Parts: sequence; C-alpha cells; structure tokens
Amino acid sequence: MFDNKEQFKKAFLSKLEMSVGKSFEETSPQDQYHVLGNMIREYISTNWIKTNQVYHSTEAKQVYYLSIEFLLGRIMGSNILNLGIGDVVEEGLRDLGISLDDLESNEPDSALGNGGLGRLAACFMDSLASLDLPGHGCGIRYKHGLFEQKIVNGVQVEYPELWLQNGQVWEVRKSDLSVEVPFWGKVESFEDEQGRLRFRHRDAEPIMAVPYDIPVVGYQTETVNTLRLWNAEPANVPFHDDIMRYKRETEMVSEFLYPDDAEDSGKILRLKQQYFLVRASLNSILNSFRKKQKDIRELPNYVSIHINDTHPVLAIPELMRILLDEEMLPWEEAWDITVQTISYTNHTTLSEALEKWPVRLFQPLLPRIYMIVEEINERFCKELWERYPGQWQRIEDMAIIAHDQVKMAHLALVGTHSTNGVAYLHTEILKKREMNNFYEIFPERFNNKTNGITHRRWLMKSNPALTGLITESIGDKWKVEPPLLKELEHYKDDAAFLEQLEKVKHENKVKLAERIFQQNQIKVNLDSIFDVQVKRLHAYKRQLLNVLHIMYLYNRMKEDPSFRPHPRTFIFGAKASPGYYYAKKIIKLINTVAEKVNNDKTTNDYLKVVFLENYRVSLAEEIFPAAEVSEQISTASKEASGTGNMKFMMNGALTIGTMDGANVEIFERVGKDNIFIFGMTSEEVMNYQANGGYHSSEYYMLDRRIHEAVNQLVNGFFPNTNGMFDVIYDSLLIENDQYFVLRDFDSYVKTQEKVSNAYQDKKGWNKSSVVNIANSGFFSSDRTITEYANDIWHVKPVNSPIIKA
Ligand code: GL2
Repeated sequence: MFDNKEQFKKAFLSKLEMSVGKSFEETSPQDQYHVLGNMIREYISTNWIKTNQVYHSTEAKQVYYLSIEFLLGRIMGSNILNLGIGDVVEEGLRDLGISLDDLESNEPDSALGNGGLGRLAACFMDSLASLDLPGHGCGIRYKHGLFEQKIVNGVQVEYPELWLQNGQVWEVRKSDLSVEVPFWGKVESFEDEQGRLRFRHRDAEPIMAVPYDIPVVGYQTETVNTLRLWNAEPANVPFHDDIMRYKRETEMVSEFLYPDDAEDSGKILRLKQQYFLVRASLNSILNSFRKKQKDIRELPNYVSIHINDTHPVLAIPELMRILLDEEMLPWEEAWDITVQTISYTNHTTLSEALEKWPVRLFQPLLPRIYMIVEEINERFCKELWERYPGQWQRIEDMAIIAHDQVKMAHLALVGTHSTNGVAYLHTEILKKREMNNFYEIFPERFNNKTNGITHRRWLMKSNPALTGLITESIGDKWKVEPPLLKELEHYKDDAAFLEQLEKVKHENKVKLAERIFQQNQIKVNLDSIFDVQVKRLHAYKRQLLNVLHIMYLYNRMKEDPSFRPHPRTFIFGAKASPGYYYAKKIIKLINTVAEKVNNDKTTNDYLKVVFLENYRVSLAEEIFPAAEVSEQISTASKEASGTGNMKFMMNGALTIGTMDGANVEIFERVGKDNIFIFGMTSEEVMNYQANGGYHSSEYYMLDRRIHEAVNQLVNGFFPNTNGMFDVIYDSLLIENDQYFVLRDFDSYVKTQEKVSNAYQDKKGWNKSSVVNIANSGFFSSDRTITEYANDIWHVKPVNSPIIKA
C-alpha cells in the first residue's frame, strides 16, 4: 500500500471510509491521522512479527532497557522516515488536498518522561532498532504523561496531559501476557520436601500488569523492536473488603509520571510504580528465556538487563528472588548471575536526586524484596568490614541500608557489573568524588558512555532543509554513518555553501517566528540572533543567569542610547516541576522581563524575550533548526551530560556554555574558535564547595550591573510584583548563591559580547556553524548504543538478512 502514490491513495480512501463511516469530505484531520497511523502500523506488522520470531528462536543475546521514562514525542513522522515512505505518503496526501505536516500535528506527543533521561531512552530505542540490535524497552504506560503547561499571567499552570484521550494507534494491548504483581502481605518460611528452607509471600494484594506493545521501527532495516509499556489494572481477586479503594489504588500505579512524593502516600506510590515495572518486566523476560530451554545459570549469556538510573534498581532483588525462590539456586550462585546480568547508568551527581526510601514504607510494601535487600546489605557490609576493619564511618557511608533508609544508588553499584556515567567529565566526577568509595572497590565496573541523540529525529526529520543541503554536498551515506558528517568541513570556506547554509537557517527562523507570533503574538526580528535556552527549569541550569544578562542589556541600553548591540531574540522553553516553587518563580520572572522589554519602544528593536509555553519534543523539533546560539550555562559539575547541547550543535547553532557535561566534549571536537566557553570550571566549583570562600554579596556590592539587576527584582521596577521575586533575591544574597550565578556573571557578559561580535562577521559565523554540524556525528546515539552493545551488554546485531530468511 506504500509502493506507489496511486496505491496509497486508494488504500487510504478506502480505509478512511471503512473505519470512520464518513465520506472523505466529511472526515476530520483527526480521522485522517488515525487512519494513516493504522495503515502504517499494519504495514509495520509483518516485519514486527518476523523480528519477534527471530528473537524467539535465535541464540543471540537480548538486551532489555528498563526505564521509568520514555519521552517518545510523536511517533508517526519518525516511522514514516525510518520506513522510507515519506515521498509516497506526502505526495499522495497532497493530491487529496491534505498536508502531511498538518496531519501529523494531530498526534499528541507521547510524553512519558520529564526531560533528558526519558528522551535519551527514546533515542536509544531508535538506535537499537536502526542498528539491528535485539533491544527491548520496558516502561510504564502512564495514563497522563508530563503535564501540559499553560502560562497564565506569566505563571505556570499545570493541566493533565491526555495523550490517550482519542485512542493510541501505535500500541497493541496484549492482555494474554498480563502479569500479577503482589504488594503488602507477609513472608512465611517453610521447609520443602527436600528439607530446604523456602519462603513464600502470603496475603498479598495483587494487581495486574497488562502490556501494551509499541513497535520501534529501525531506519532502512527490517528490524522492528518492541517497547513494552505496562498498564496497572485490578486483578481478578475473589473477594475484597473495599473494592472501590482497591480499584482506585491499583489504577493510580500507572496514572501519573512521577507522583509528588513529599508525603508518605506519594512515596509508596512511586515505590509501587518501580516494583510494578520491574516485576512485570522480569517476569516477561524470564518467560522468554525459559522458552529457550537453557540452564538458568546461562542467563547472563542470553540476557542483559539495563537499568536507566536507579528507578528500576529493584530488578536486582527481584532477579535474586526469582533465582532463589523459583529456581532454588544457592545465594552465591544467584548473586553471581544477577550481577553479571544487570548493568546500571547513573545520570546525576545531585545528591537530592539520589533516591532513598524509608525502611518503614519499603518493608511492609515489598516484604520478600526487603528481606533480600537486607541480606545483600549484610553481606556487603561484611565484605567492607573485612576490607576496612574498624572504619565504621566508611562502612556506614557505603551501606545499602543506613539510618532506616534504603539507598538505591548503593544497591545499583553493588548489584551490577557495570556503572556508567553519561559524559566523560561526569564519569570522572563519579570515580574521583561522588562514588569514589565504590570506585576503590570495583574500579573495573566504572565506565563512560557519553550520551547521544538520534540524528534521524533531530536532523533528518526536524530539519529537512539542512538535511537536503548536507546530502547535496557530501552524499547520503552520513545518514547511516553520522561521523561522515565530518566531510562537511571541506565546505567551511566554500562561499556558495555558506550562503546556502545561511538561507536554510533563515527559512527555519521564519518558521519559528511564525510559531512565536501564533503562540505569543510577538513579532520578532528575523535578523536578530536567535538565542535559545530550552530545557527543564532548574536552579543549577541557571536560566537566572540568562535573565540577569538580559536585564543588564536592557538597563545599559536605557542608560546609554549609544549602546545598541546586535539585535537578539532570547527564546526560552521550560517546564518546572509542579512542586518546585523557586523554578516557578523563575518562569514568572522570565515572563515579567519579557513583558517589560518587549513593550519598550526605545529598545525593543534590539531586544525581545519569548517564553514558549508547553515545551515538549514536538515543539523542540521546531526550535532547534532555527537556533543560532545554544545556551548551555549550568554550574560546572552539575549537568551530567545534557543532550539539548548536541541537538543544537547538529543543527548548526553555536554554544555558549560552561565546561560542564558533554559541553566539554563538544569543545574538544569543534575547537575553541567555534564555541564560547565561560565561567568557573568544575574543579573550581567543587573546591569552593569543599572549602568555602565564596561570598556572593561581594559580587553584588562591587559590580554595579549585578547590583542594579538584583535590586530590580525587589524594588518595584517590575510593576505589580511586590514580594514576588523575594525568593530569587534571597537565593542570591541570603543563601549565598549556591549555583554561582553572580560569580560567573561578568565572564558570561563578556562572552556574550564575543558572541555578538562574532555574529557581525556572518561568513565567519557560518563557518563555525559548519564546523559544529560537521563534528556532531560523534553525538549520534548510534555511537553511544554501539558502545553500550560492545562494552557493557555484549550484544550483536541480528541482521536484516536473517530476518528476511
Ligand atoms: C539527566 C541529567 O540531568 C542530564 O544532564 C543528562 O543529559 C540526562 C541523560 O543522561 O540525564 N539526569 C536526570 O535525572 N535527568 C536528566 O535529564 N532528568
């Protein structure tokens, strides 16, 4: 049905009429989207079945990627691209008077994630399939993904996200593969016929995990992998004292991504979600393995289980439970298999993000799992004692259970054979500082896997004009071998190419400007520099530094009419966690500054501020292609990697950033002339933190620009904001500016001046842009996934020809 345009049109029209029962003229874009989606899914299904058959029969090792988040975004466009049916579909629809872009915009984003970590998981799924690797995603089918953000009077308001409301065309419910997940109850010991001590979980309250499978199509290959998302539903229990409570509590498990965990009830819910994901996934993994009739001791040769951050870390005690209680292996053997099978990625060094669960909640909810964690802890502490006799403090610091809390990261470090960081610098910080104690014991387990992004979505799909230009110049092999983008460097002095590149950027800026006008009714200057900071709102990411710089530019222009920098449009997009008061204030501040400067006729030819509401994957796809400056300004040592930085680079934006996360590796690749680095190094930050010596008030007192902008937060400069920004003012001055915003201010301003100056030489700027694109191939997630496959998982491609056979 996708072989040629005429066939496609015929199939599309007939399916449209059959499935919605309307004549073509009466159908809505929603109807059309659903029909096209269903056609594509049907088209995929032959290869999906074949791939699964091969995976069932092959001896090849399989990898299972467990993640509490998968931030997929829209699925249709990526499938069309990967299947290579874009031309047929686009032309066929055009004949019918339908634009494919418009039709795609009817698809809600699958927003089962918050930010980088969840988007990384989605990029990895795309790379696994595209590289013909047998990789399966395991996650949760949240009824509501990340909230929808509306900005009302400059303030973030959260609405529930409704991606399932109109039905999901990409998923297939497989209720026959449902798994029971038990909570609560108690553990009984008993002696079996052979006189062995055994355990059974009694009086548990089971809930049902029902899988929904989403096909993951590889690029130009017949491999179609599976992302399995588990839905929580009531189990068929014979009797229940309070059936309504049971139903409600059960369904809550897959209701929301990251329920607020300030209260105990929220903590229990999160822990339930984590065990739910792990129990259901491991059950299904082990079922597939058992069908191959191999000895269970062979598990690590056939199966690799990867835990994306600590959220799925209960996979460790759960696999132990299966091996001990179901397979009846002795502890040592079970432990060996578990450690060999599971691997772990750490995504942050922020201590507040390292999960800890109170024993008083953990133990009653998961009694058997808790017993196992206790045993793991005891054995580990014994080893520590033998290694470090008398060093109580060290042992306490490293224990898995301490101070009535279960430390999930410690469990992950002890119970897996591999711990990786997500950028070179981050891994070094883990080894030398944050997890140095563990590195000393298990040095061979630590390794780095610098993050990546799928160039298919973030360049080929979202930036067709640039994709076309690159392909015209260097051919299209780079699409399957992104490091070949390097060949673009030959064009960095080619005037015609640079002109073309500028034209592409300009067209993309026009499109974004239209979007900005449509959403915000702000007219932006197309010759202004599009300077973009899009990412989660967090103090360490320092959106505040960006805002203070904007305030300074504004103040200086007001004061000095001869000071008129190159026009800039500062574009922001960010969601703040609903309970994160400070972050929400920063959003309000950005919008307040926008209101002020955008409406000041004396300066607004030079300065515009735009906050695009509801930042999400599909909006990001419109933003990156139009960006010229990429703001990566986190406090050094705090951003584990960043992945937005890579998307900007790949689309030709120049980075202004600190030496943090993967910025360091971008710097190494493009060279100092093609990136704008400023601010403290991670060493300096960490030394200050260890030894003190930073006094933010000194910067406030001595730097007039800082003094003025910081005062403006609280002195009525912004009308009707009485007391509104006190918390920001206090964070800078009373709390001594934890993220060194004021300390880096001067360096940031100077570097921004360099950015402006560099932009005056448009040819030089475009040249730098080429160097960025040309060196972005390294940051394809295909490279990252190849490294995981070779170094951690030891899985090999199961080639398309095998599937064809
Ligand atoms: C994060 C890091 O903060 C971010 O720097 C990194 O790029 C991603 C992916 O590795 O992981 N850690 C985390 O908890 N979230 C991230 O985005 N949410």
